Amino acid sequence: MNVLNPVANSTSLARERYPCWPVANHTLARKPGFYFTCWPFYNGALTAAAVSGPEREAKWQQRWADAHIFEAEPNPQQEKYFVNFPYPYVNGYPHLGHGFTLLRAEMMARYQRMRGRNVLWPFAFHCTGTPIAAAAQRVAEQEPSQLRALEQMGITGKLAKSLAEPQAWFEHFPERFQQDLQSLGLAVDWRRSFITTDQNPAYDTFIRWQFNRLREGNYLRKGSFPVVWCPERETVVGDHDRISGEGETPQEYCLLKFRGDAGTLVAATLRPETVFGQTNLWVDGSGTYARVRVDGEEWICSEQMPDKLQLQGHEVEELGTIAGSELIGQRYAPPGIDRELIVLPADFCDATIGSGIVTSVPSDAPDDWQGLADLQESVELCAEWNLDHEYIKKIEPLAIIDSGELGTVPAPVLCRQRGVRDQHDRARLEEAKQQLYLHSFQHGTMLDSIGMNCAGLPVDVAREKVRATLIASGDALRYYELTGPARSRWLTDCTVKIVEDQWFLKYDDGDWTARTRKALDSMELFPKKARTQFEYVLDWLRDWACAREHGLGTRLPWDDKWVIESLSDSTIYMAYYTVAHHVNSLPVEKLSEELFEALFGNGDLAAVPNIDAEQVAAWRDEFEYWYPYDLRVSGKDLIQNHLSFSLFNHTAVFPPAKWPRGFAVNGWVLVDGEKMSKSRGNFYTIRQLIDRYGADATRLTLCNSGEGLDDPNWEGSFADTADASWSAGCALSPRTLVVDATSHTLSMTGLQLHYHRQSTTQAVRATGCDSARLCVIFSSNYHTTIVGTCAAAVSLIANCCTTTFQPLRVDWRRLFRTWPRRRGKCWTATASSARHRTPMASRRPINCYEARR
Ligand code: A2H
Repeated sequence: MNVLNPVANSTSLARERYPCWPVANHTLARKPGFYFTCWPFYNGALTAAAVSGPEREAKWQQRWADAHIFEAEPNPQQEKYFVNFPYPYVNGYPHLGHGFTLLRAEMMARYQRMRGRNVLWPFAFHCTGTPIAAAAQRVAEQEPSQLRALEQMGITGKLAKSLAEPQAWFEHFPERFQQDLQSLGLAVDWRRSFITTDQNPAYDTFIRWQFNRLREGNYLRKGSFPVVWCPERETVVGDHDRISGEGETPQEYCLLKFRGDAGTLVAATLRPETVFGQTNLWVDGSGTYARVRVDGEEWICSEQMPDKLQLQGHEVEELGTIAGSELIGQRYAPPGIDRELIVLPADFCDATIGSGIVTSVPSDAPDDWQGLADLQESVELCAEWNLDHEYIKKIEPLAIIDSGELGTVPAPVLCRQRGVRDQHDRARLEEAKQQLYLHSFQHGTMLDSIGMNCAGLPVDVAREKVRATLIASGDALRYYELTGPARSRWLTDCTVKIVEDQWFLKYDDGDWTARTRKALDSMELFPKKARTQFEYVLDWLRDWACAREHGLGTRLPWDDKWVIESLSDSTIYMAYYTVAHHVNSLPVEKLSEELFEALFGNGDLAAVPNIDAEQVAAWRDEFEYWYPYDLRVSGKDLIQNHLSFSLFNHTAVFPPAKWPRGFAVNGWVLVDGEKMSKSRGNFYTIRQLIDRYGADATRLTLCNSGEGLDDPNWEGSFADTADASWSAGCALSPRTLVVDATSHTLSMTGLQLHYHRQSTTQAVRATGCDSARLCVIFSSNYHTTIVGTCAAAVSLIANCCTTTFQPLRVDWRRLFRTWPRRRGKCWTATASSARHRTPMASRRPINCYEARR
């Protein structure tokens, strides 16, 4: 598409989409009733120059920068609004995924500015942890996929080589991020930007201050804990240290011991309360198992398990191997019950889970029931494994739990209901497993015949009781596996390790959680339904391993072996924005924890070394003015960690008056209905989008992508049309901006904005001073006509703020006089408005404003 004259290219496309689209045909346009109110401008102004996006955008962005219009200063007379976005890792250029969430913050910033608020919208860059460290290391090692990733960003040659050092990433990417986002027209106060880690001594001191505060408040503890681990680099792998498997955590299993002549078989279970219903054991008859001495006992387990046991603190000595087929038919004494169990073959035993051996409870486990049914139905199968078919046929599920409507032997019932064919019918079995697992947990009660004092207990209570009893008697132990596969940024499969002297933030602490719940209760959430997710996460969060032995960041002030990890040095830094432009450039001798205690805590202003108390007081006032933040806008993936951590840490460090006021969360952007990925070839950087569509069409399309928690969708065809529509909008007049004058509610990507008539003038004024432009108040239908949806209408309004209208004082009378044809009878031109043609003269007089600066 020719960006210099997009209208000419896309008018027909736009007309197909929006029937009221103006046609660049002057004869038609002059027919009464068939033109937009502002059509005359369009007539005259449709020239390549008038619609040339890139130059115009660049020109006005430069004007904004020259006029410092987005540089927010406190003004006690004016209500403030502070919106922010989680600082991104700068291990690449900003892309469409960033763009969608960013634009929501941007829209809110501009909308609040229109409402007359003093808006702070800052931006920074996250360098902590492994994203940059691992990428630099991979460049140094010439790892092909990392080099390819750089190449795809257009980074080759000398620059690519230099990126073997993390320092080079700090220098290159934040600058490019800023350039790209400035080109997108963000209304950000860039003076406040910074990078994290000890590369920025001011931020480093701030984080050290924060962690000392946390330690004094008893929010940290040291202990042993199961963590996600990269065996290759021997380090803890946080959520953001992974290339896949974010959110996967160590899950506790109960490892049961079955004693027999050949040694001890071990089997991992999530449901120790079902030991009363065990009927047999399952092994993979065609697999090979390891014989190992574990803490002095001879065990038989999968070949993968010994390494995992070692990482979990066991002493392990490998003794040899044994074929699965050899185990079949043997008998073992199980924990919890007093009868021997036979070992049988099954194909669903997975060597990567637990020990690769499964205890069988056919009453309550669909896999176990189906495995048994398969053997019972096949004389040949039994013969193949040398098993007595008659004996196998006599094995029956044992009723142990009352599962309500599913009865006391639910697994066979569910397998039959779902039409499971055999143990290879994985999809149906997985569904049955999930359904039963949840149902039993919620509704199951142990039958009266059950021992270990569990009769009549709910399943979840019995589970803990049986687990504790078996562990105490030495018949079982705790064992951990990940909830799902996770790959570290060093491209290694993660596993679980029990770390001995790890530092934790005590998110499991009841009092701290209760205070954080209070903070959540007082917040506004967009969309509202995200609240249940937050509530769930706050309750469910466990203590968080907050330091690493590797990676970039700030060292724990009292133990410099540890580097604070990236989800822990990013929790209250929004406060830092309020003074960042003052403290970023302070010489090291002026940086002290006392400074941050005075700025954000209860510190004595006069006790700050090397800085005047008056100066500190002035900065403190700025913090007091801006904080707390009003809205943080983020992808929904950060609910489970970053956003919740932020809330916890605010309640630990700040008084209630400084707790966050709002979170907005959104889905992950799709591209024309598909997941965005480099391998699909639909991965776009912001720069590519701006080059192709221009900033305004990109913004318009991002805003039109969707709302709420559902995944938004970037529509390429909309972007093409938006390009034309916006350019047409510009073409109306280089002096004209369209904003709605009627009172209505606009829904902007999930944020309900009430845009009232009485605030319109104010909005215009704000917009005017914002972008140094004139606004013409117009009908909403105009927007709807052009862009089709309400969300886009708002985006158009906000877009207007970014574009290209010249600052000027307009004589409205003259303007109306030059309004052609039926003076005072210009109409809006949508289907609905055609019915109520509103003479323009009957509307309120319209004001225009000049830029304040
Ligand atoms: B459960 P996860 Cl009554 N291969 O134990 C395949 N399955 C394995 C396994 C392996 N190597 N190791 C363990 N398992 C099974 C009891 C049980 C289980 C009942 C009901 C449901 C249930 C008796 N079998 O699990 O999510 C074990 O079977 C349903 C979730 O794949 C273990 O718990 O890690 C469960 O899978 C672990 O499932």
